[in-house]
Amino acid sequence: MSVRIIRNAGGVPGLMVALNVFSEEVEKRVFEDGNLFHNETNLNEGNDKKKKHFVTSPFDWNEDIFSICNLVSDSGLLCEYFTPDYLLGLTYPIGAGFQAHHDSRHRWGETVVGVTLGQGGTMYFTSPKGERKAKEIEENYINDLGKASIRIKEYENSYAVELDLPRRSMYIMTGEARLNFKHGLRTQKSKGFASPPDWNPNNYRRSLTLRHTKCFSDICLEFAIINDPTNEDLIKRLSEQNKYKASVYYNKLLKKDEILKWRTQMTSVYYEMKFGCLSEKITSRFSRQECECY
Ligand SMILES: O=C(O)CCC(=O)C(=O)O
Repeated sequence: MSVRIIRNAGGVPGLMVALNVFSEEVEKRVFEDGNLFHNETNLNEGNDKKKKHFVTSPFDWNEDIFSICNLVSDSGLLCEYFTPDYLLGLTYPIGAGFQAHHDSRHRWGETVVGVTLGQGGTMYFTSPKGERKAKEIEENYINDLGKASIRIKEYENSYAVELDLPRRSMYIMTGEARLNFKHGLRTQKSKGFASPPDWNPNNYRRSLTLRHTKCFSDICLEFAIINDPTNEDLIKRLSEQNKYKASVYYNKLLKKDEILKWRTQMTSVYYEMKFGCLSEKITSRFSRQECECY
């Protein structure tokens, strides 16, 4: 099945969803990658309905993750996407969800990418303050139950846009979706999606959240502009990002000298990607059998 892209999904500006981004073989391999997810064998034991998270950096990733990163631009989700420096692997058993939240604009960079594996999940975006009416849904797609995947929930003074994210889908939050809307995941239920594949007997949804720490994001944009100084799009992106200063790292407020240190450290990660130990892996791409983008 070929990749399908829905832009400004559900009328949320800057939210793009890509469906069928890779094959089930890739999905299974990433789902089962013991370096990316909390490796408890059965999270449902002991009535554990909490999601589990596991953080990794590019130095921990194999080619699959770099290939997923390259899919963001190759599929047309975002034309110039920089390989990020942070990956959160989440495992949601039945009963787990994620409350609506903002990903801090002082801790994280301009884009956030998410990938859904093993079982679908329902993501929601809550309206920015003071916005009461949702925009029209221009394009929809069918969920596992044969119904519309994108839905609007209207409340008295606000609204939420809900999207069923199927297995092997990917989304990117940029612009307003990234900065003004809160996002969360509805509680995983045993019904609502098709039965999971036999390699996911516990019916977990696993997700990858790819982010750039704020300093790293700024550094990637700055270097891209040095290499392409008349690129108006990059210049605009950096000037948008300069409205929010890097100031938080792992919930800690940073002083000026700490930010400088952080920038130096992130510049060395950038160099490792460009010229050092990550420079080969960073160009990894799925084969034609693994992804119909190619
Ligand atoms: O599970 C997901 O796809 C979303 C995770 C999320 O909201 C986050 O990492 O901030």
